[in-house]
Amino acid sequence: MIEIGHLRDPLLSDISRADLPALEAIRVRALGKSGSITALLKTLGGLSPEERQEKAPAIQRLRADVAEAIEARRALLDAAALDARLAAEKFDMTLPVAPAPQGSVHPVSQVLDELAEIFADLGFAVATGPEIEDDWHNFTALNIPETHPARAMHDTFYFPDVDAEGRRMLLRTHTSPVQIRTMTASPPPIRIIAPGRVYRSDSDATHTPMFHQIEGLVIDRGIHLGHLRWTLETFLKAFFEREDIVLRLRPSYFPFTEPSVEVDVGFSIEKGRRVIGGDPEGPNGGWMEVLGSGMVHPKVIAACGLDPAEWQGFAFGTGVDRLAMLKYGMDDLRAFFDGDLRWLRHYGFRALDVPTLSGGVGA
Ligand code: 2NL
Repeated sequence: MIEIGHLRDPLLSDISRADLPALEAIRVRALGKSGSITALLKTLGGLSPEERQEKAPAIQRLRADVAEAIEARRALLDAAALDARLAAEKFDMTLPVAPAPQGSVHPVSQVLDELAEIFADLGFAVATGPEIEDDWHNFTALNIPETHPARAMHDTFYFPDVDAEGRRMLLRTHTSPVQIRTMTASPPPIRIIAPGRVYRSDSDATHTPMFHQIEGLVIDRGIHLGHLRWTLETFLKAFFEREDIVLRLRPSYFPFTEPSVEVDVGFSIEKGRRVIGGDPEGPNGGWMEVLGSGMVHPKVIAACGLDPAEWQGFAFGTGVDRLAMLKYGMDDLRAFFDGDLRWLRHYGFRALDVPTLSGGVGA
């Protein structure tokens, strides 16, 4: 009994001050195979039944009390350790997922997505077609006959041989053949944009042999220049994300439109930089040509098997790469197709920055 009294208080006192490793040492020292309380329990075997009856409960209680004190202390230390860890650790759920995203969306892809989004909102479908074309779809149907200077103007890449049908194939010089194919394949009304790669034998700081064009076509009854003007103004305001965009329409010439209209947009200087929008008549402001357009030539409508007395339309075209340069501030077109990773990291877009009208097309 004396031994029990000697064991209990120091053990409980040690337990109350122990850290986790010390607690485990105390447990082994008291309750382990050769522990002091285990040894005390073993002495019961050598006692008479009466003595055992008298002493056993006190030893059992000591064992239970010490085990309980150890568990209580352990739970307290575990909880304190968790609290300390929670206080020290910071976890920012707004960080991007690991590993860090690799690669970026090319500005041309981003602008093509923006254009599709803007024109989809105006009711235009996206039409695509072959990059290898025949003479008829690329030139003849567009009122550009064999001898027309526009064919030379276009610096066409021709394939060297004629195909089985005797056709001389070429790389399309514009996406107009896509619109010709749409007009011959499906009845009006037609509202499409035709974005894609086009090819011209031309190469300097502002021209690459392959570049991206977008054309638009509307065919319906009673279409006039007012529809053209409103559509282009609405498009340019959405694309450059400003309301103060001013348009200037100038008479021009394309074989496939009559009348033909060149569209200039006003620019101004803001924070030392030239920007689209603002007052073109202000200091260092001016006009920049951004689109070619016009009413679809009756001969083009007729070439597609439609009656020009019933169906009219407007069309427009512009360079996607140039639109990207104007909006995002690049100055050398050639860098677009170099695949330079530093350029792509600088001008590229994050994959999740999908253009939407509600979120801002170029945000
Ligand atoms: C430019 C502007 C333009 C068209 C493209 C077109 C297409 C059909 C019928 C009539 Cl199917 N027109 N496209 C019209 C006007 C301008 O492109 O600056 N091109 C070099």
